[in-house]
Amino acid sequence: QTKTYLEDYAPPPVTVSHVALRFRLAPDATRVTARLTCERRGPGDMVLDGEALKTLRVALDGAKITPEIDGDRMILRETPDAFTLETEVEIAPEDNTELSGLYMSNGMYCTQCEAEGFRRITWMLDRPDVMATYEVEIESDLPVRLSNGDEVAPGHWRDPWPKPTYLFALVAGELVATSDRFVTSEGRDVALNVWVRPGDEGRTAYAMDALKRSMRWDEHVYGRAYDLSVFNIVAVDDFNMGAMENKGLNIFNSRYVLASPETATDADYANIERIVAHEYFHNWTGNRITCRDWFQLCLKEGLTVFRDQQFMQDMRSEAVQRIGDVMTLRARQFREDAGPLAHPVRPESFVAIDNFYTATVYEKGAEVIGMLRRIVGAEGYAAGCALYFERHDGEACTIEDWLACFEEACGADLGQFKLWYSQAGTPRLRARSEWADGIWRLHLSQSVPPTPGQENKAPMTIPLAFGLLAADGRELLPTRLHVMTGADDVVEIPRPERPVPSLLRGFSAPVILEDDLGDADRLVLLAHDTDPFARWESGRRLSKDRLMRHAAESTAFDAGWLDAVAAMAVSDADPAFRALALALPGEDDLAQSLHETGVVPDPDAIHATREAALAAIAGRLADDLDGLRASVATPGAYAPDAEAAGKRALAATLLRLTTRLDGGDAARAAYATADNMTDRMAAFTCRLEAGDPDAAAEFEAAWKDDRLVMDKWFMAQVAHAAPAEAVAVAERLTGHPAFDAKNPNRFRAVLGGLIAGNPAGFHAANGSGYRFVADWLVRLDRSNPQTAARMSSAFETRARWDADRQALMGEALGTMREGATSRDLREMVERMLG
Ligand code: DPP
Ligand code: ZN
Repeated sequence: QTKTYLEDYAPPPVTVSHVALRFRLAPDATRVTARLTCERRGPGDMVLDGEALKTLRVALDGAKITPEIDGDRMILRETPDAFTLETEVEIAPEDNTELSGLYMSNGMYCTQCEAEGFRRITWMLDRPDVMATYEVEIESDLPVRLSNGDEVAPGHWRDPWPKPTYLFALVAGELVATSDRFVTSEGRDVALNVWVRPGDEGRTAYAMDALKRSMRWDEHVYGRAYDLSVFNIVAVDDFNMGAMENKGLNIFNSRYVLASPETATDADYANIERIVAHEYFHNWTGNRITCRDWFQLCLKEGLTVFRDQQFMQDMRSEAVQRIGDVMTLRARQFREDAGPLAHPVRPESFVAIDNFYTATVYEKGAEVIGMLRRIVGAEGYAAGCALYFERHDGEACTIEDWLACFEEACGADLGQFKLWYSQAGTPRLRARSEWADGIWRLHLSQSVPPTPGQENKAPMTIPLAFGLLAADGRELLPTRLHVMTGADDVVEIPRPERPVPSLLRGFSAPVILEDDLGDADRLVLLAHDTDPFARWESGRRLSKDRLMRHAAESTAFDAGWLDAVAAMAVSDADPAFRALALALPGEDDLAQSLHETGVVPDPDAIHATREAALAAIAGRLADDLDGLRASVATPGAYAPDAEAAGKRALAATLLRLTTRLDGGDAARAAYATADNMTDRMAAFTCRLEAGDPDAAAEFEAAWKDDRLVMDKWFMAQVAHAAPAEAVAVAERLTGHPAFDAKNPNRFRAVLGGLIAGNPAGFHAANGSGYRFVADWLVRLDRSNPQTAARMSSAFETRARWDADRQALMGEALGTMREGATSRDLREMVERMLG
């Protein structure tokens, strides 16, 4: 397999400054005429990219030529210093099942060009460091024809802002818009449209509202205003990713646009808000300033995720948002960092760049920005960002360019900090605290475990936020930042009494903290810590210790822990916080932690442990459950705000506990009276867990015509099946008439429902889960390699398990190695086989 290396980067000898495109749309034979304005920048051949194109004509400065075409490359030798290159190609959008390039979804034409889809539309320098202005004409009978920039005539678009190919977009179809306006801080009057299929227009209001709030927020917080006369969002049913930030024409997976109280859950609403903001924020961090090459992907993604997290903290609860973001990071990125797919935030080589749209690039990339902000301070961060926007507007940049702005604006030396971009693996931070002779000392040591291709690591810059509490819960020392740079370190603070340390406040660095706090200290923090993250974390540590011991040695749950959990449940803390505090660590998290402490995890024992813990908590709280649930009821019309969502989250947690006591009676009643999808899904999944035989059919009868709701139905049945039945349920659902492997949402609902939603089912001892997933991924690989490759990371945890499971997972990987037809899936499998 051909690898691309960061160190081999070279700018193109010939660049393209303007692209004029004409599309004559037809499902089986779309004609694309391209006129590229080219300029020589240095010595060498011009090498254009093209994939699955039928080339009809090539002309240089108006004269027809027969170029050298070598597979996916067109090589032009000895071109003039300035010239136009005209090509005419034919493509077949209806046959495009990869959903990359120009394809069709329910009769509409749409595009996805990141990372390398543009070459499937026409010949071009398909690389992010070639930034050109675009002019696009779309010929078709379809009423709505959209592209990037401003519309100069019907179906005729001009984008004045130079952009790379991956931000190109085209949409054509029978669509309807919800429209609004926004006047920017610079006085620009912008038309806003959310385009959907007829019938979906009643579900666009929240996305539009989120868009306007995002635009305002970016002006206020980052000083960035929008720069075109129109901003379009289009919802598409068949989409490999969540959404795409094409200039002025964002294309979204419809599940991240469409919402109504009847069909979308609170989690859906929050995702819509976050992703609308994320894609909008890319207009400055990604589009106006883009990446020099794909190794710099985190330059736009890490930064933009950080920005969407900040936005969500401002829109909702800062504490709840931070805790949720850390949970996601641990569940997805820590797991990735611990296995064969571990790679640096800025990878150094790849076969298929599509395989690097990962939790490490996105979520760890965002943590790196957060650490930078903590180290240089809020004002330093603002100054560095301002310099970055001013200096690099219109350019394709690197991580070095980004960091240099902070070194200059803040006078910081970020040489060691930069290791966060190049060293893979989650650092371990050990902290031992000691109090003697009126001095509290914190002894710190750090290490980074070996990862593929990186055996030895240097110490990292670790910003450690901490505070001190008294045994009675008073705060003795408010949050202070200690920036650790060596392998070992000691912090000393004079204290007349022995304090309780609150460490890694706000999760100030993406590390695994191994501290020496006892239960008594954690209980003090759980009850009194002023830092909500640290408070939540101490409760989680108490729970995790119990669950790990129960799973490994069947140790009974102690009354002290159950009392602490019960006290949190009935406390006057924010309902959303209580819901998070009552959520037990997930099965995957427990398996990884057991593995790290040298215990071979048993997926069935872990599942049984969580069930036993739920039953024990339910028993302890039995007399309070109904009253508690009534106390967080949200009567009246559904509103998706954070406060109401927090109450519903707590109510759902309580209903799950009640289900352990009443066999599903309360859930059936709640299902019958639910007037929104959040409450309905909570009740539905409880009914599934209780083994209610009518639950699935009742739900299906009511929602069979709603594709997004039916995705939930597919997923929930697999995720909430008893582990011993999960594979059979998933298998049966792939035979359901509404199952369609070509639709990524539906495929992910069933397969993802097993892989992520039902770990004990996926890891069934007989290997049936592994075989089921491997066989399906091989099949999917033929039509949609990107999604197949992405889902294959199901097997990245192989080293964790017992010898039998490791062998069975190895067999499944072998099946995929033999069956893979794409370089995407093959690269993933090779990396996992090591
Ligand atoms: N759709 C992806 C994102 O916005 C790729 N840029 O992160
Ligand atoms: Zn992004």
